[in-house]
Amino acid sequence: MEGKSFLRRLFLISAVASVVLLTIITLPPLPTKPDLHECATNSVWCTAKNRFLRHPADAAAVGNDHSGDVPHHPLDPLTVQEMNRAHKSIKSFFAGKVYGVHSLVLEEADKEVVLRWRKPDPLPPRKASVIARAAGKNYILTVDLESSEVSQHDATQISGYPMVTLEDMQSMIYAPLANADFNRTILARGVDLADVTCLPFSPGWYGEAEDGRRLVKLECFSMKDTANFYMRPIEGVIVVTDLDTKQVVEIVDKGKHIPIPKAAGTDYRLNVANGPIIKLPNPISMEQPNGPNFVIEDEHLVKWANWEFHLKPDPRAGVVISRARTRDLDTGVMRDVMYQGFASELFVPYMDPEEAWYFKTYMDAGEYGFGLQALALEPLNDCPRNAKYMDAVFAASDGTPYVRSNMICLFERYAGDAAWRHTENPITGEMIREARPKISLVARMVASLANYDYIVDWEFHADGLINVKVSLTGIVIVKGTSYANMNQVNEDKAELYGTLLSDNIVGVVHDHFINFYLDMDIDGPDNSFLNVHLQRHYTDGNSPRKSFMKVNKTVAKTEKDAQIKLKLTDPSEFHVINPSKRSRVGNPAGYKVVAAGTAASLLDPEDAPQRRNAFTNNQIWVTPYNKSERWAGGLFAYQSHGDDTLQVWSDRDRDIENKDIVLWYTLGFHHVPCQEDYPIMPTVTSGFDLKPVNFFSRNPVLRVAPYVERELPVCKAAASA
Ligand SMILES: *[C@@H]1O[C@H](CO)[C@@H](O)[C@H](O)[C@H]1NC(C)=O
Ligand SMILES: *[C@@H]1O[C@H](CO)[C@@H](O)[C@H](O)[C@H]1NC(C)=O
Ligand SMILES: *[C@@H]1O[C@H](CO)[C@@H](O)[C@H](O)[C@H]1NC(C)=O
Ligand SMILES: [Cu+2]
Repeated sequence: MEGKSFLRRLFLISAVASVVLLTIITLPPLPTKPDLHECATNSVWCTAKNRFLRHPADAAAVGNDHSGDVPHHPLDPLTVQEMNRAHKSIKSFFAGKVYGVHSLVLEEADKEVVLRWRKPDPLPPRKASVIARAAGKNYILTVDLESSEVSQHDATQISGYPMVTLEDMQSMIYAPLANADFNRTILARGVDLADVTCLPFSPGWYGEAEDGRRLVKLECFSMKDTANFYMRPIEGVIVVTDLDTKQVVEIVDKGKHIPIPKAAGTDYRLNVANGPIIKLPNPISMEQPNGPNFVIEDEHLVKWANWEFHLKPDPRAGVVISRARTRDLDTGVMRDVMYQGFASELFVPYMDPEEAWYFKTYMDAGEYGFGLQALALEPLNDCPRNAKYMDAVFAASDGTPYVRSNMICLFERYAGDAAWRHTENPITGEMIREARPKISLVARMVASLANYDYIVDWEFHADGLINVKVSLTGIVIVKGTSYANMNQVNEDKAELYGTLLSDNIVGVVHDHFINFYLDMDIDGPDNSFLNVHLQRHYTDGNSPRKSFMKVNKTVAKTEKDAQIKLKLTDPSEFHVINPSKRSRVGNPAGYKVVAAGTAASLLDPEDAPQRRNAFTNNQIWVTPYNKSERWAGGLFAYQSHGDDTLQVWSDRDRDIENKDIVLWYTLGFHHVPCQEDYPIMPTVTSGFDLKPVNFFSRNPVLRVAPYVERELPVCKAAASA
């Protein structure tokens, strides 16, 4: 294949999220996929990642086309056959009109119905929930998969647009090139048009002048001599484009004096990056010679140790954990812990008010789809050798299904840590040494939102703890600058808005917030939210001590009592309890949310991006369960005004005492980039725990057996074999 068309091909593929570049460009085999070429009979669509994955030529890579899957559980995602059926109904509903499907997922049965269901009861009626656009309008539809009946719901009450589709984004790539001004702008920067790639970024929302059309802001980069084109921004050029008409609305051209940063040292690929490869002389791997200790029943029901939960991929949330239950130590009965948990929204505001940067305030779940952007995991390096993988079936923008293979992995982890231990000092007589291994089960996915990668782990521990972890890695989006060294910068005057990472590259300061929806059901739906406030108390003078710390428990009556800002100097524990489920000694059964290093938003509450992401105004919220309140930044996040957020719902101040309640927790990261984040960022991790409090009658892993040498495999080092 000659160079020109290869470049065009690169160009084409980069249209989809950059994600695709990371995976496809690094694979040399583009030329060895002739079918792709054939398929690309000028249909942009054919080369979309979606189609690429489901293309018959890739059957081996897909492994399972899932065409024969049937649902087994009320919460099982739509199968290929169900999506095809829904697709037919959607098509006839729009009766020849041009439409785009932005979401096609299971419409979950009512919670009471799901809770009542027991295998092998027949499944409740299967329905599809559809979000579509046609003739400039948002549609919310329900398709009854048995009768094929389509019902339409009011979609006019809230602002914004649904998630963009991959096809939306892909179609954008050609838009700027149809504009002679764009060509002139790029050429004026000394960049060859064959080397330019533009990625579509959501525009945020900054006032009613932006209403009435779906906009996207394209930012352009030079791909010359690197796969890490993010490090070569054509700074200051923003191409504002209409997503529906593909028309260029405006070209911003602000950075004429800023050079394109150099390519040298930016590549991260093993075969391209400079320097020696560092290899441990002795590789490390966890082995399970007798196989895993978990089972996945009926595709989605996971059973491990004392845990059982339903696990499924979701185009918007990534993964959804449902009906998490754990076995009671004393009775052996399964007890409810959480009805459903998932990442509800992400907010990533960049802290640079200049024209080419101010709008960068991304809502990665509601604008792009956290699950849609979660690509196949890389065995051995994304997940250990003992992992099992789960595929997703998602809908393309025409409503047809495709398979996203290996989207989720599940594995047991033993990291050499102790579940508990004690050594008794021999001065008391007998020598006692007791230690138990800490093992856990991890469900993982990785979403690659353009430059950034988010690794999300749901880790279940044998002692009843659930740890949710979010790790950030990937590429820090950078700003081009005329500075090549800090000695050129007058720090009092020059506004860098970040850190000079390399010559002509600034890593702009930003935040990452991830909001988790946690529908806790501790021993059933009716729960209360308990603030276990820790306060300083003073003694009455009858003790040598002057002060001590004391807990003061308050049950939240209404939603406003549970709008919580975390403070190190005014601490509390936050428990979700079942007030009518008391332990033998009288404590209510509960789980607490344990915040780890977290960050709060420093934006003004009236700043447009903050209003749209008002779920970051507090770190913890509690709302009464409401089937239609799932997405903390609103159902239609794209260009939303902030009229459908968790803040708006919570301000209704509804009763939450002894009710079916949902806990919302926002994990935050402030990110002041540093040189080590260049050219690709080492993983940074934070998370939170859901920890049993007075849920079990004693240490739940008390009777766990220790490891003994003879039960463990002995692997001889190759050298000594
Ligand atoms: C812009 O440049 C591209 C690539 O050379 C070319 O295909 C396109 O026709 C040009 N657009 C205009 C309007 O001249
Ligand atoms: C406990 O907290 C409640 C609510 O904040 C407050 O009204 C009460 O005075 C506190 N009790 C003590 C002993 O401090
Ligand atoms: C449920 O949520 C929707 C959307 O916020 C709202 O319109 C409705 O009033 C809520 N229902 C109740 C009972 O709060
Ligand atoms: Cu960051």
